[in-house]
Amino acid sequence: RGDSGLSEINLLKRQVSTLEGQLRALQSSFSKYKKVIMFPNGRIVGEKIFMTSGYEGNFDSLKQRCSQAGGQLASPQNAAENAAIQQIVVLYNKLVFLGINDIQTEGRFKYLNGENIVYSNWQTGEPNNDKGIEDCVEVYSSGKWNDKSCGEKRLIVCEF
Ligand code: 293
Ligand code: CA
Repeated sequence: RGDSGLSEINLLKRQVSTLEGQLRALQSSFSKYKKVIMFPNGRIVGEKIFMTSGYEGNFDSLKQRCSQAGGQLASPQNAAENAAIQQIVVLYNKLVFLGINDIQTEGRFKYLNGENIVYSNWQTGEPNNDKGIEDCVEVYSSGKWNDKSCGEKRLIVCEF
């Protein structure tokens, strides 16, 4: 090696330091854009983003819209995710449908991918399959869940 090796190292050091500055600027800019894009209809929980467009429709329609957007109907896996969805319910004063149902087997609630749910937050006395026609899950402003007919119209919340 020798002189040419050293100057090559110095060149690389300058390039790394330039990139570090650019990365910091990008991170700061991204942090601001996240706040803008999440206001007021989005919530971030860990890696997951919950977002409503304000659209209301039946379960199939909500499911299709989230999927079309490259996401899926909100499917909370823990209390923090459920709380984020609850905040959107309160903000809009409209109940939402989750990406959870027992259409396949009555009483066995599953995510849209067919897996059994790992978290639930049922209201006392629910799910009751009232009148034998309740296969979908709505979220009350309390954050508690109720099984409800999939044909009812509810607010959309997708997760990405
Ligand atoms: C019944 C009894 C009510 C309950 C309701 C919901 C409907 O009317 O207490 O709130 O069913 O479960 O989804
Ligand atoms: Ca019910």
